[in-house]
Amino acid sequence: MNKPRLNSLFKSVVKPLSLALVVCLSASCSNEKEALNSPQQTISLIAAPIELKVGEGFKAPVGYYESTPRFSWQMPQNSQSSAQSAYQIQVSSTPELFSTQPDLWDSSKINSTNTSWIHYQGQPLSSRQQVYWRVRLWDESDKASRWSDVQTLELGLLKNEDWQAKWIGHPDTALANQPSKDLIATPQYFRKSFTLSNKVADARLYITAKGVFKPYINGDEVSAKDVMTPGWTPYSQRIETLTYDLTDKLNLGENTIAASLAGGWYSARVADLKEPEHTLPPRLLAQLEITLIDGTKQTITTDETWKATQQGPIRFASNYDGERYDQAFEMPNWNRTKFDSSSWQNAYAQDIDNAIKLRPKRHEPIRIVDELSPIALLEHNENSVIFDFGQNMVGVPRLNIPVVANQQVKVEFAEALHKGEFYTDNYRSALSTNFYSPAKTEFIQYQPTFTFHGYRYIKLSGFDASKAPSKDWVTSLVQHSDIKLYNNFNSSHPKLNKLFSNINWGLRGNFYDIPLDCPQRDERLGWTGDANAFVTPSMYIADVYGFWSAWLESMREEQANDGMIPLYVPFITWIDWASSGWGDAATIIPWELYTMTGDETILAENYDMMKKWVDYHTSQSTNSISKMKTFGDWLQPYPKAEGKGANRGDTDFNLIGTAFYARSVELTLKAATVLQKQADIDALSALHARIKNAFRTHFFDEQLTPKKGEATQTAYLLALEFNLFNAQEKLKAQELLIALIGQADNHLRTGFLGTPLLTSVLQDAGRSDLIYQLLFKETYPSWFYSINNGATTTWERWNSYSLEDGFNPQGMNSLNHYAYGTVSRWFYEGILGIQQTLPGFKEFKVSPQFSHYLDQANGTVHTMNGEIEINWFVKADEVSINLVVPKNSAAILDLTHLQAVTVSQNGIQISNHEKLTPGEYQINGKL
Ligand code: RAM
Repeated sequence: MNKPRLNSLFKSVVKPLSLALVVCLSASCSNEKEALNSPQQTISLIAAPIELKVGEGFKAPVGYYESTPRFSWQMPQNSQSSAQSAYQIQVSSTPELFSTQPDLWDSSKINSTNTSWIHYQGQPLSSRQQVYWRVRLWDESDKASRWSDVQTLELGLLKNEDWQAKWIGHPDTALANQPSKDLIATPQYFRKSFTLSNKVADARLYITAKGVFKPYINGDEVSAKDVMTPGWTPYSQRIETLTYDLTDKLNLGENTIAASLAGGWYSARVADLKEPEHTLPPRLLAQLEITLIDGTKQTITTDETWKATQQGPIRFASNYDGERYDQAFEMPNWNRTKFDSSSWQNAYAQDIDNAIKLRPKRHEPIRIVDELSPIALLEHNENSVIFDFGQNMVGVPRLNIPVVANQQVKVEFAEALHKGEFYTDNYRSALSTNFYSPAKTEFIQYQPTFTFHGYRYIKLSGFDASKAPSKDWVTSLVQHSDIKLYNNFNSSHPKLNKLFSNINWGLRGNFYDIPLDCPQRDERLGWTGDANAFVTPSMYIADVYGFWSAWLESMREEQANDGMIPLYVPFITWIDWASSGWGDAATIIPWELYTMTGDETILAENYDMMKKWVDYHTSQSTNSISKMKTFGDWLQPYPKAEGKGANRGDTDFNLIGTAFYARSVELTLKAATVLQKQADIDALSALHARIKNAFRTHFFDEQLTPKKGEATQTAYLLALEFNLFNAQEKLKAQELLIALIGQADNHLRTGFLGTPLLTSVLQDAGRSDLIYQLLFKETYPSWFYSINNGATTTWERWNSYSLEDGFNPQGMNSLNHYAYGTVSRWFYEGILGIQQTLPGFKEFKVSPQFSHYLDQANGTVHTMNGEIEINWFVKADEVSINLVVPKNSAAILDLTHLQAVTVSQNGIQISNHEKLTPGEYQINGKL
């Protein structure tokens, strides 16, 4: 979604708008009126709500997707009040109406402590509608606040009927012409000129593609930062559309809109080398809606009057393989008005149909968010030079290099070097190479448009060897979904901080419109099992609620009629069975998002999918024992099995399947309880009891030894975390698990399924000391082992690489996989000790787990009510903690592991400190 400019909205929407009124839009002024009416009341008004957001956290979006938005706000932390007891929201089609009666919705005073996810209850908003909203609240002693600042919201095109535009493509790519694969992979260029008879009051561009596009207006990029739009959804069902405010970019007289277009995920090859199913040619769809200052409306839509060519400089583009650019094909000013397009053809145009839903993009697009300069130049010889960026990352390079006419420049990428060798085997069939063919001898500037690479090193060859390479020849442009990283954990231990950094980079590299397993090889898919491992940590680390909610919509669309959830979303024909522990994303992700945010909408939206997945589990079970296929405890270290089966670990597959069956039923039951689905609650409880019983008797003997398969750490972790033993058995199982860890010299022996459960199970067993040992292990398999071997991201395998032996030769070996970043959840829930006890952290427990490994740790947890802040220090046996409890929240101190605890606020000691109200606290105690 476009980040809007409030001023421009005001300018364009409120016509004519007097200066006095603009001034009066501020919170203080809108309360001024009340002040005049009732001076006494105004004096006692408390601070206005802040952080006004809609949906999953959008501030004043343009091109928004929900016709009944959810509203959220916060009480400022410096407010004199502690909690909200009531609120009032007003929504209006003009800001003036706030001084009389807002026309769209006035909630009136609602007694509620909820500050988030409040559903709009006026008439559903329509496409293009621009609205204004504000909120005020009453505190715990019923004192009213000032009104908030007025916030805006503008909708995108919500339904296909809003589009008059047609899908266009180059005529040679019309299906009737049977376009070859080469033609499909050759980017297309489009342009259209038009005249405006007056100045522009307001202009919006609605645009999308089957493929990926780059739009221009009068020669300028519509957005220099947005890349690979519209991103990846199940294209045969739904394509997201982008909205851009072009009000300030159009001229009286002639204008030109233009775009380039490539295959992206739509027509390029996706997944392994087999014949791609995506052989449909890319198409562009654009609708520019203009209102002139005299009120005239003019709409420019893609149709057969647009001009098209495939003779542009980007000769080839592919996500996996890279881009080929030929300077001889450059078309100076091709996207400006003064250009002769007579050699171009008229576009081929196709009506849109309703089979593919066109919907506003519901999360931030992929953007260029950062730039990295090389930290070193390596291995320079006459033919090539290697640039080291010091960080495994995802994006594209911007080259500023000397070239020689007709001497091709080659740009290659690698995640790592081993003893100087530029290693690309782990990209498998992905060529990930850019070629630039210069027509002249000069310095060129080039950055690829329609591809992306996962890399730390760039090898450049074919440049002008008469010039000495310099670091400023190449800059790396970091790209990912434009989410906000909180950068919210730090400690006294550098290697732990490095791990946190690696996990952040793992997130950055793989949150590429969808959650990718890896960003570099011929795969880059939305694997569901990986997402299960990382959804919650990612919610602690970054503002990713919108990102995950959007992906869940794709998951709902990809669910089969019988409830089956594919292994990766969006689905493409490659591996077409379902796996336990992977498809359970259908229940795990909605539930985790709900507990992290407190937003019931996420459960309501996904509840049917959850239930259908449970039904699918049932269809794959006999007498409550699952027979579903599984990838098992994927990439478990030291597997007993050999060959290909080794990847799946040693934990019995049916045990895994049945455990996840129980888990999915349990989470669906919890969702049913929140949503008050009484009939389902009864049925799901009964089903859960049956599975639990079957699990216990089928897989474990009296001594709790697994009857089938190995006694693995993961077998016990699953049973314990998913509550499948009774209280007595639980203690015994904890002992057995701890013994197994001991036999491994306090190392983990877990893969993708077991690892996410380790910390929670061990903390529950009172063994945080053991978690610290696992976490601080330096030897294989461990997190620090990867750091000791040079990791700057998290790896796919515990032993992907070693400085001594080089790369793990196994074919599947990415150095940028986020799954094992799962451990960062414990940074917040264990090290900092913040655990929610009510959804969305409205109430939370504070129980930091201290250890001799750390003298200090600090961080924040971003909640719907504001930031929980904690900073603790240990000196000898003295512990001191600074804690901030956000407004409208409560903290339960659980410091039973400390003695002589004192709690003070503003220097004054408090006697009753089990439950803390909002504020800043200083806590002291002894270990
Ligand atoms: C590989 C990837 C992915 C994993 C699947 C089972 O393709 O490692 O992360 O989920 O296998």
